[in-house]
Amino acid sequence: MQSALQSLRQEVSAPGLYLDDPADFAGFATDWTRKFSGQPSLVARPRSTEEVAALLAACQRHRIPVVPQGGNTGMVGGSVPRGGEVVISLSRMNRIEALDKVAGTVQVQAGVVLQQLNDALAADHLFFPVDLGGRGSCQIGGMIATNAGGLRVLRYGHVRDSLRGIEAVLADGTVVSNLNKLKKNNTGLDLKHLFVGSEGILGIITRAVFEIVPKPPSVETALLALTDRKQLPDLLQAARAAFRGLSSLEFVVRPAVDLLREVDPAVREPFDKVYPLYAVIEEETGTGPVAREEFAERLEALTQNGIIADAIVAESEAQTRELWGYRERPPEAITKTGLTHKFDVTVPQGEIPKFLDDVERLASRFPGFRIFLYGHLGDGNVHVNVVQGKMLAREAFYAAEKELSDEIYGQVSALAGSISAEHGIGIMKRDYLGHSRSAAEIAMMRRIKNALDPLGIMNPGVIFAAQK
Ligand code: FAD
Ligand code: 2HG
Ligand code: ZN
Repeated sequence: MQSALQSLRQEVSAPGLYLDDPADFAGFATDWTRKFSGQPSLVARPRSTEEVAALLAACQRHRIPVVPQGGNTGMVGGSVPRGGEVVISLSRMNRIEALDKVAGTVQVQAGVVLQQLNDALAADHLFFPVDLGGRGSCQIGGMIATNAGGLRVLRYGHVRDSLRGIEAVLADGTVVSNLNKLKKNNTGLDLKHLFVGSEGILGIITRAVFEIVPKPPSVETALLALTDRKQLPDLLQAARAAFRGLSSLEFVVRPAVDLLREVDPAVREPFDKVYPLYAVIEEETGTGPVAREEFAERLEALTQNGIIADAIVAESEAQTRELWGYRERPPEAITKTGLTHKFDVTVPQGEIPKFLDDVERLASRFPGFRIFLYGHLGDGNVHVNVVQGKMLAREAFYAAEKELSDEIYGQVSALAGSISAEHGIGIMKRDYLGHSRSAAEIAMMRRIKNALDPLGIMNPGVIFAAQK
């Protein structure tokens, strides 16, 4: 391997392309969850598509396995090495290249960070509507490779739904470029969709064109208190009917709020009473006090119908951020608390209350673990976090993974749900792919992988086990 790496460095070189000191590898070796880590044999940080192409062609020639890495915020172990692979980080390919205000599109390099994109678009009162808590670090390429969802899927869909064009480099260095801006373009197989959700196993995404939208004139936000989780399906149905500009509907079960307050004592008790469950609702509205009053009236109707017990309407930007914090900040608080078994699943929305009961009952069988539940109510997407308590040893934490996974994915399958709503398969869920995809589908995925990456150098072991 050392001689192959030497050949790679001789054949492909540019100033600053490689990190030379393994002491600088730390940020590329461990992912955001801290659960997955592995030492890279080398870290390369190309600046252009041509450099990516040269790197991959040389890696294929010398049979060097590669892990593409974006912001390293992925949650299923696909963004860090497992066995000394070369990490190709897109972080230096971070240019916003072209804004077409008439077409309503933006072309970016894959290493552009989500927040960077939206900050730039804000000057023109435009925005890219896929939004998620990792916005300060996650990159466009990583978001495409995981088909990220997030907080506004119920109005704007996943990354896939905004994607117009793509450029990617295949394992042999071939650049496949279709930076299409057109809304209508039915000209044979739509190859960009192959890369959406491909998690780095087919090639490296280097550029993309997205549809962008005008920023709504105003957005109203409220935190809702519920007394019974059985009300969640009613809340969803009523919110869809009454809030015509509904752009987010999220839930969080009380222990996650307790954890926030434990980790950060500055977090306030939101209501004058403790409730077992909260929701965040966001609606795009017209501007002015009347719009806010009407929003509050719609919330009042939910109270009258007995669906919610109380509500706080945000009256400033700072309060909006504070209310969103009850839903957005638990993932970070959890990472600070301990190692976590994360389950990102979809169940039919009507089944959410029973599913929450069932996973809590399951977790209670595992002493020393804590369970935190929150998610995207509008999409039936539940995030189950089973977290290592202070007294639980690392080995005992990892030992529980199989039983928890078997049980939870078994429950999800029984409900005809999905074992991965939005984070992908990575290495974490590959043994369970068959719970959500048929044998014929998995075989077809493998055929596509073999056709585009015959030597298996691209992110080996991700989505399915590497073939010997
Ligand atoms: P990475 O983590 O670096 O990589 C993810 C995968 O994509 C890996 O398999 C990697 O090999 C591959 N990859 C990365 N870049 C490329 C490329 N250019 N070409 C080919 N393959 C590539 N996700 C949601 O869907 N919804 C959420 O609400 C959400 N909230 C989050 C909140 C927080 C606080 C955090 C930390 C993460 C959250 N995520 C969420 C996880 C989500 O998967 C990522 O944030 C994002 O989609 C991954 O982007 P990244 O650039 O960090 O990719
Ligand atoms: C979210 O929706 C993210 O907050 C993270 O997808 C999910 O922490 C998690 O399990
Ligand atoms: Zn999520």
